[in-house]
Amino acid sequence: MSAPTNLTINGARLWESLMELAKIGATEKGGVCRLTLTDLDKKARDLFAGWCKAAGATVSVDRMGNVFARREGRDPARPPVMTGSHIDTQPTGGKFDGAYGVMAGLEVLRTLHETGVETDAPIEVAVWTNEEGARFAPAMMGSGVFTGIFNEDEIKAKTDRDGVAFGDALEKIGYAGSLPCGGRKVGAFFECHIEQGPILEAAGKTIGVVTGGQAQRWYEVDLIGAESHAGTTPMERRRDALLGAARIIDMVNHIGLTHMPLARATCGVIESHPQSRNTVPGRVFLTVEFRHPDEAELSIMDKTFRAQAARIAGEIGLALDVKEIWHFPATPFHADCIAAVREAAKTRGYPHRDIISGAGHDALYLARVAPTAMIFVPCADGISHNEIESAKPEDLAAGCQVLLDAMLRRAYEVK
Ligand code: HGY
Ligand code: MN
Ligand code: MN
Repeated sequence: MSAPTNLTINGARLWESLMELAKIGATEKGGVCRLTLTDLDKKARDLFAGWCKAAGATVSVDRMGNVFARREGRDPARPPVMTGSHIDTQPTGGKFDGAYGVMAGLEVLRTLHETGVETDAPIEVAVWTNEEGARFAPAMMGSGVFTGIFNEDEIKAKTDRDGVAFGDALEKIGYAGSLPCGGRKVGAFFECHIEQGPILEAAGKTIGVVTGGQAQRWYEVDLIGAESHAGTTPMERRRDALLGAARIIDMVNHIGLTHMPLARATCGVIESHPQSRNTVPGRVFLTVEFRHPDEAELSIMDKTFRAQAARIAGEIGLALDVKEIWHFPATPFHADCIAAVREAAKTRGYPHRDIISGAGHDALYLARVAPTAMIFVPCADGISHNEIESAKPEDLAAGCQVLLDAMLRRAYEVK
């Protein structure tokens, strides 16, 4: 039996669900702040689960709090064709990062439910816990444990900057499920996401056929100097940790500029101690991350960063600790799934082009265990991780239509 090709998703319903979900954690500037494992995250999960049940799916939760909405197929023995994304956001997040992929999956369930189409393989929609890594680092914890990259106990022991452990926060919102996390076959995985960059919009393309994701390295840096009196300590006798951090931040940016146009270099978090205007800072915590599609370039950036940070700390008389907390390798997607996305875009007549993902996504971990690809749609001015993040309803609908077509195609191929 071959996949039906005439099913049409309901773009207005997709938009309405996105706007409804965006109310949970809505900010004054029109964005969303819904940090992972908070009550707002719980509310969003509950809303998603209720909608999926209303669309005829069964809902289960695994030990990492990953939520799976499942629609049975003709052959329950076949591994599911899965889609999904995340509903946790950045502190200054937008309405679409992550939420779009989850709502697009829900729209696929709703479309199949109302048309009564029965697929050969089961269909599943996943909400992966803590994709962003904003509250608990590293990122992509739920999909990382599901695919065997991270150890569950180690991840559950990770704490946020207030000392709250991931496992305790998961228990507190009632999403510490009983299902083992991972260890089961996935026939294929597709993820819809806004591009979060300017390429598709600039090229006038509706669909990005994502061929893979770039490499990343995340670090936590501690600089230890000595607190001292701002009025009495001569300049040459200071061991000013914040001065060291300032020079490191500028050096990190310089490394990014030196490896342009593809490199990315960011210092996102800085905590200075004791935060008193008339005490020379004695201790600073800093986060650093580098990204590049080419692992060899990223390795050069890593080496330069470590050598330069040691030089800066030495010049000021600071103790330096650089911990690399995450190395995410450059990851290609699966040719068959990329082809399914490209074919669907072509058949529907959507302008499309191949693209590499600059951002990390759960799909890049699922690619370790299942044939996987992603579908990007443009976002305004390529802006994301910002409350003004926006996307056009017609582009979001087009991406969702491609998702349905690509999943259906694979749901009849996967054995
Ligand atoms: O950081 C990332 O690339 C993703 O948006 N969490
Ligand atoms: Mn995302
Ligand atoms: Mn994000």
